[in-house]
Amino acid sequence: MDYFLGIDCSTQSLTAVLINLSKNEIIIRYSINFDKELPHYNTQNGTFSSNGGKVVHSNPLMWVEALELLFKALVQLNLPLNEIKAISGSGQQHGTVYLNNSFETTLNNLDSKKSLVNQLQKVFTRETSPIWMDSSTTKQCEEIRLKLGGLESTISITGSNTSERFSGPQIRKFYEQNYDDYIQTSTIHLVSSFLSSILLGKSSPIDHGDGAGMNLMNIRTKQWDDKALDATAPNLGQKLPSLINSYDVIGKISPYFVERFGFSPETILIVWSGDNPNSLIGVGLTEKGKVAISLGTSDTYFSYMKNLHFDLKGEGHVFGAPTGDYMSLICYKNGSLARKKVKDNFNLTWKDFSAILKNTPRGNYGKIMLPYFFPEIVPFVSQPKVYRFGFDEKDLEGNVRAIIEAQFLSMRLHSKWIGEKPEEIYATGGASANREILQVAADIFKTKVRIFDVPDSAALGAAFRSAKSYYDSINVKKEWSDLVKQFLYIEGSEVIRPTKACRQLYDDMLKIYGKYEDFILKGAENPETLRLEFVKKYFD
Ligand code: ADP
Ligand code: XUL
Repeated sequence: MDYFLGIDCSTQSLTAVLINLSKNEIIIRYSINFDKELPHYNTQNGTFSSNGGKVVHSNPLMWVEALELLFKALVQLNLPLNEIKAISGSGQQHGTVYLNNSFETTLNNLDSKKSLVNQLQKVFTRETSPIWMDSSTTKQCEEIRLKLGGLESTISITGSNTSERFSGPQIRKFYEQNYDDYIQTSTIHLVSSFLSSILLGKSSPIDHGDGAGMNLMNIRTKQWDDKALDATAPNLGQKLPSLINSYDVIGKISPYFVERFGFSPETILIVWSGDNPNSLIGVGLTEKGKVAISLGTSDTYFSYMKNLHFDLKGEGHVFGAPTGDYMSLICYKNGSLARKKVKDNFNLTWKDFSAILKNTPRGNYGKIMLPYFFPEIVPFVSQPKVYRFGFDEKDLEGNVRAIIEAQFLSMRLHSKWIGEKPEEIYATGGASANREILQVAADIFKTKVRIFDVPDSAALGAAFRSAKSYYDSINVKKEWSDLVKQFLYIEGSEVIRPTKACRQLYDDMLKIYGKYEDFILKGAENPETLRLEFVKKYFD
């Protein structure tokens, strides 16, 4: 049987998806929730935050312990781990792990009778890892951007403006504020390459997909960029792993996992990538014309990109795609956790939340929210604050519909640079289980939204990637599109259709929403009169 395993280390959980490609079936999806199952790390939604929410870290040892728990559970479930042909993985993007010079030797000499977490206690030069939700590096972003020649030049070199959550600015902050620890650091990994190193038993390369989210990789040559390295921190090139294609095989699984959990010593490992590049494959985006929205802890909107083009405003990003091409992406911090804040403020269940969405009118009587519960990436907002126009924080129904409409209006507004008028949107991530949320997306984008049976598209994508590289390694030719389509059965998946009657309403609301952003964030004119006209037109 052709079994393949994909693992995803996301913000809130570690998930495995085991597939059998001989029968196109999922054998198991299994998740470890960090807060619930590893409470001794004291995380909230998998993170610790300080400094008014600006500094957000997680614990790399927690990810290691979760990996052990996951494998233990798979053994207890009697899954055929010894028959798995290949494994790959996915990590929340941008987060960095700082390691000393004992990391390699420790991995090389792991004792399979002892736990991983005990043996890896002393390999870190920094106990915690800054993750993608951190927005404490505004100063470092400015410094690096200046050294790279300004906004356009930074985007043209790295594919993105310097972004507070990206690894380069985070590394620079560590170098500036913890100089001695920076000097003691021999290797800096991403979440993806850190966990892939553990499976491999030595330091793993970083793939072009996740490497592009660092402000350190040259997006054209796909090599570390000397100018960007110099702009970030001294001798950084010596501390970074090498960069490789997202489909490259990195070796065989380390004997530790063979002895402790019963994997076959012949299991091959494919380099891990970021969660968004993995999700691109996990929902089957291997060609132009479709886009995906991932409604996880972060909300992301992404698309496959054949020919390189950039968002010169600096809000969007270009990453490497698992196929070797590119992908475009915009990312929101005010995703699931912001929706959850509204839900919890009114003591609702998700069922109540959905019922309200179903029973409130499209256009929400002209109630408009700018939902910056947390600092935001798109548009850039450093001080969290929620703005409400035409209602207040006590209005239950108003708040529920307003946050969802705001999220998709913002996505429609800020994804224009991608230039892809979506024929269809593929939805994934935890909140894609919520049909009423997806109905709002379909209405605002005026596009069909397709839902998949497996919301864990990052782990599934990693399993697909491991299968593709395995078949390549034994010279069995399988096209990406065939491999993915035969498994996902896209035509048979559920579709949510846009409501025709609200097309003009959301076109009008989009313009007003954009003007409210300009009013609050750029000091432009207050569009209240336009909002009142909208109310009159649709709700009088
Ligand atoms: P990540 O991979 O970033 O850790 P997931 O894709 O697993 O996140 O999504 C987790 C989020 O999904 C949770 O924060 C939760 O609030 C949200 N979620 C789960 N079920 C629902 C639902 N029915 N409606 C809306 N959101 C939901
Ligand atoms: C993408 C981003 C997030 C993380 C966590 O740029 O920051 O989507 O990958 O999921």
